[in-house]
Amino acid sequence: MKSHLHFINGQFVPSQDGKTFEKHAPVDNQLIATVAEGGASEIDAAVSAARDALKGDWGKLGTDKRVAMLHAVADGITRRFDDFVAAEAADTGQPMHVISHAFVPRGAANFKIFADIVKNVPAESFMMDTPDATGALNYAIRKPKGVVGVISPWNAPFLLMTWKVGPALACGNTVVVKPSEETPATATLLGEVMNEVGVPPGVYNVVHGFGPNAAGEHLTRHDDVNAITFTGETRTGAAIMKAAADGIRDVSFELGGKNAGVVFADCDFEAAVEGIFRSAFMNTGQVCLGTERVYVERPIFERFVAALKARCEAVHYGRPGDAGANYGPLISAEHKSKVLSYYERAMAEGATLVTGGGVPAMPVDLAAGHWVQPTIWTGLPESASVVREEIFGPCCHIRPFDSEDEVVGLANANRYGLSTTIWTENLRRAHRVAAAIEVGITWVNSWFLRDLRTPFGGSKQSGIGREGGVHSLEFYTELRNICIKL
Ligand code: NAD
Ligand code: 6OD
Repeated sequence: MKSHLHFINGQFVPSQDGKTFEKHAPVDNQLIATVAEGGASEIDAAVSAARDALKGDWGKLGTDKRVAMLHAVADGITRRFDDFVAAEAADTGQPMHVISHAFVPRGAANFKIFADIVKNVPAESFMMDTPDATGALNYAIRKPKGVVGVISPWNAPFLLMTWKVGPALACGNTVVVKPSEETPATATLLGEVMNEVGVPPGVYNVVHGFGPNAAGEHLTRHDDVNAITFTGETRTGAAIMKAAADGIRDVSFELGGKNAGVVFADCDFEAAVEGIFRSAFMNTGQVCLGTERVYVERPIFERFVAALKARCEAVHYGRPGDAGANYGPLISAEHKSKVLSYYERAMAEGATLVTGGGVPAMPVDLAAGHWVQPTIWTGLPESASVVREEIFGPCCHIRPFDSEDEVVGLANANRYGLSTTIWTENLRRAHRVAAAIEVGITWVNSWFLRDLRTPFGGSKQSGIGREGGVHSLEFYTELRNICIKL
């Protein structure tokens, strides 16, 4: 059994009061780790180490050496690729191919790409006229914000945590990470890599623990934290925003979604079925960008529903390493009961169940795991809670539509605005509909495909701010203007 300690000032340490909590495997609910449970004193120690590192070796490193060090971190992740995959698989129970193709490689990329961006981004400057005709030079310099609090969720833990830590460090900040209590392993393992490649103590700190009235909230309320970057539920974002208001600290939020998939009759049918299947059911539906509302143009509606049903009924449940396993459990018993409560609610609201709707029969060794069936409904009004609220499970509601205007209206009639996936072979329509849907990112004939140099974030209640490429620099640095009279 593993024991995950905090990583503070370059050292693995238990909580001062010795408190721990248990981590159980999603696949079979077996105890797999004890985790140090941090509170105010661990957050204080981590923030103080992070502050000292800013004033010490890290702060004095210079861009070239910092960039080289972050490349070494990326290489260190790649060197220990199998350890990261195994740790993420144990914590999440998701299929190996999802973790090893999508999630862990992104962890390494998150360090490399932002290091390169920071090295290459030019500074802004303007020559201005002055009354005495000598002129003045105005130029902006970028300074790190300082100590950045990183609070991350459990659904793609390593990808989402490094997506914040990579740019924060590239910009010269130091970080205190509070990973999700459900997925402590990869954040801890990254501490080993930081030490292996010589990142100075205090630059990367991890405090494990819970959110409200616990490590997470202490981090958001800490006076010496300069900025907070958070990925998670919208209502948690609201709580963090209130906490950050006290110190007038900057926030960047990537929050929930209730994303629409739009399938036009002229789509490449097989590709659209596969694309919507992936977007609704990959990672057992636990992807913020996932599709829980599907709108299909009426001429292909029945055929599309039948094809997606067949695809769902062909999934192979299993442990991450099992041969052929391509569908994992939900993260926890708590999340399973939330998802199942929506399955019940859908039926109470009058849905037609196309497939799923419950718990699959599992072999005895997996019976205690958090398994639920991939589920499709039709026939609900847009006012149904299952169509309006984020479930974050392997399920979607499918509704027919008759016109472009109608489907744009349907897609936009939601408080969230994170992503859309549109399936059509009509290029003009693709551009038109993509521009009309109120979301941070729209995919056309694809899903979850993105150049990391592009902006990422949510519209409406799906987030505040944009990260990615140079946009991350807006959050992780402070611009200062210098005006020199010539
Ligand atoms: P969550 O909001 O419950 O928890 C996220 C993190 O916040 C955890 O580390 C948790 O301990 C911490 N936390 C909880 N309450 C806190 C508080 N009051 N103060 C400080 N920290 C607190 O989210 P989750 O259940 O871990 O993740 C699922 C949610 O995340 C979904 O809503 C999903 O859409 C969203 N998400 C969004 C994106 C995006 O890019 N927009 C990406 C992934 C997940
Ligand atoms: O690709 C990303 O950078 C990103 N933040 C993905 C979010 C996935 C949500 O589950």
